[in-house]
Amino acid sequence: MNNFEKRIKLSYKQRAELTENKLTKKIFRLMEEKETNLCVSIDVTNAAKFFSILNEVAEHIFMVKTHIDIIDDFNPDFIKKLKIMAKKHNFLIFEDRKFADIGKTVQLQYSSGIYKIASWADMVNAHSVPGEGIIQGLQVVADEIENARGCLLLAQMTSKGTLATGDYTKKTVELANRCKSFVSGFIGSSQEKELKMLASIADPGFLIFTPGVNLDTTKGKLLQQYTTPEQVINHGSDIIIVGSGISKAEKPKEKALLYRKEA
Ligand code: S5P
Repeated sequence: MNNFEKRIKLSYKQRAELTENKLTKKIFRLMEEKETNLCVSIDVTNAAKFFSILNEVAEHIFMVKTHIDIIDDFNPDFIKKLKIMAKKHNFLIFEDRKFADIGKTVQLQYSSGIYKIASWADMVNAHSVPGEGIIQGLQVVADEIENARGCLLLAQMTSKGTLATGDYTKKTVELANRCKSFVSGFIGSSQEKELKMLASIADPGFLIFTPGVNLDTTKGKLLQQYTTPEQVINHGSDIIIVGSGISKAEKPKEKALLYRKEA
């Protein structure tokens, strides 16, 4: 079996055995236990609104994705509340910080400042453009933390005209291969050709998360591109990230169930 076939055919249990990454193993276990590969992205600016949506969808997700720096009324209670909910409803937290600097700067951005991301986010993501230093900088922080921490590399992006294609994607996968204890996998494109390419070169111990998923439209605002859950999973993705398709819906709970079933 090639990598693509392994991604499609092996069970989560079998896939979990193909990695030593502690967070990746935890994710495979959780997806199997909760019977969901849905990660919801709640991109709203008001804390009360954030928690009201999260409360509705919590039973259907294995992970919530945050953009902590868009919350207008942020204070440390936000994190306390988020952690309590994560424990109660058994989901993980992914801060979509998209780190992109040299090692010593991301080390500080991950550990310090108002948000202290490393103290509460199970998963973060990073651009591969700085090279291995970015992973080393993040990993210095993660190694000090008791709970499993992981990182996704942006091997591709979903926006029309992205520069993260072809050789950039391949080199990102090579970088991940050298850093398997901390890198859990990739952000992959929602577009068929690109996603299939990533799914065929990425070792099946790596997870592929795909945003740009929406059941109602193919074009989002500001050059975002969408496809359906069924398409991205058939094209080799493991996990769908759904933002506005759920958070802007009139009934987020019903939509979350629909996306969960489709994926
Ligand atoms: O290439 C990407 C990478 C990410 S993480 N394209 C994306 O859309 N994202 C994120 O996924 C984006 O920042 C947003 O939070 C979410 C997609 O939201 P939606 O409303 O378009 O579904």
